[in-house]
Amino acid sequence: MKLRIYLIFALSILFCALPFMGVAKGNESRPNIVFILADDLGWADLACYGSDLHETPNLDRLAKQGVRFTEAYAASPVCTPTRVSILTGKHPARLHMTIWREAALNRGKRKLLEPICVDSLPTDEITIAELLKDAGYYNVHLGKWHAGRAEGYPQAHGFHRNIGGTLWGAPETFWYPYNGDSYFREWRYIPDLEPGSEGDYLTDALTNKAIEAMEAQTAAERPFFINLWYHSVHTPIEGKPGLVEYYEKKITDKHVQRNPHYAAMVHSLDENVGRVLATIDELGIADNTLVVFSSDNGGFIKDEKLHPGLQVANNSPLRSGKGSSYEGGVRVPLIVRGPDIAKGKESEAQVISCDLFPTFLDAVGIDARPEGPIDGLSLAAVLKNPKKTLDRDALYFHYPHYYHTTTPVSAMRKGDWKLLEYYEDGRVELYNIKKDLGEATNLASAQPEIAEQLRAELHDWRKRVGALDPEANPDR
Ligand SMILES: [Ca+2]
Repeated sequence: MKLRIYLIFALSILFCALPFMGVAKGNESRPNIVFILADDLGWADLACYGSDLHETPNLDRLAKQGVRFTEAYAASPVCTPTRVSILTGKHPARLHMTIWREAALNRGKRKLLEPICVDSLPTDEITIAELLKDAGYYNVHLGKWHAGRAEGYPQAHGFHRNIGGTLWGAPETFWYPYNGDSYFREWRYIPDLEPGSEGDYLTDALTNKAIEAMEAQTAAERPFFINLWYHSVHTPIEGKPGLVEYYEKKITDKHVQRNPHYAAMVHSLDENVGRVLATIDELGIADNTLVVFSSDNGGFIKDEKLHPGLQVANNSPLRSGKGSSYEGGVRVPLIVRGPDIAKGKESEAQVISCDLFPTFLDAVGIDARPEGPIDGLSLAAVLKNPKKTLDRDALYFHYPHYYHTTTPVSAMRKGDWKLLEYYEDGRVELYNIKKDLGEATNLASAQPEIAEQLRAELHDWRKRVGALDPEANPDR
């Protein structure tokens, strides 16, 4: 009798404990994810990507410890669409989110009326954070969100904590208390960064919070996902005075990049990435942490009317910048370091921000995927062997909107070729990117068959994903 009671007691303890043992065992082996996204950082803005001015030793070192992608693309030349492509693995054209949030419901008054877009990521979209949460991760979003109104904030999309994320695309200022209405002409703020004091710099303040979160979750022995989306190097272009002075002295007539304020912002961004990496080392979790660094679109080149004076980014050797579907608007840095990932290698694979969704899941061993199509491909095989290519036909871009660098356009990259089709006049441009990185020689007339073939494929893709088109403006 006694033995039977003992047995029942022992078995019930075992059955009660089993699920927890399962979770604990699964979690111990799951790597942490630290994803750092810069805002508007151009492809040529880091020293390891060829910057002739900016000093970025920490990101350069990260590249030496992992894989540096030379042909990585943002899914969009502007903020919100690329951000939702990362969160969902879906192309912004499929989500009908092809413009930044504030402009999504505005058709404009130009030659073409822009399509009305979705201005907040719907809660029924499955995000990377939700799948990680289901697998036992603690998810913290920090910094710029810009993926939706209040009902589409990080908390509604699988994040346990949101530090600083709002509907806005930029801070009023990078200096504490980060609020006011002088730059954007509306009163903006960044929550959750108190207590702070005069002189605090936003990029530093966000890092402080990221470090606290990593320390707390490491102490709790829980795998974590830190989604650190810095506001830097978006406008307002405000660097630390000491660094601005340093770059003012450094810039000579020979420099291609020549904005000391912007250079100071890039410098501070790199320093803060260094602080994050140092914390990962101090916590002893470097061998079990995936670190990914990228940007949401190309470098911002100024609109002379809006921003007279100094250049902001210079994306040379790429053409144009933020907003444009030329390489300067969509090609971005991408560096990945982590367990089972090659060290100090470069990959020429053509990859896009949608790929991060399945890549994160593969890297931590989560098989779950949302129902329905996603547009990203896992980079797992390329990260192990950077000489590998992806089984992918082409990359596509769709920006049926205006910006000071573009009119409505769709584009695609297939092999060495890049095709752009402008909606206003149906103009097609064709470039051989391998031979002509700066997209200087339009080969559409010289290679009409290739241009026509790619144009047909671009149209097929737009139909397949249900992309929205602009329409003729009857008043113009
Ligand atoms: Ca951006």
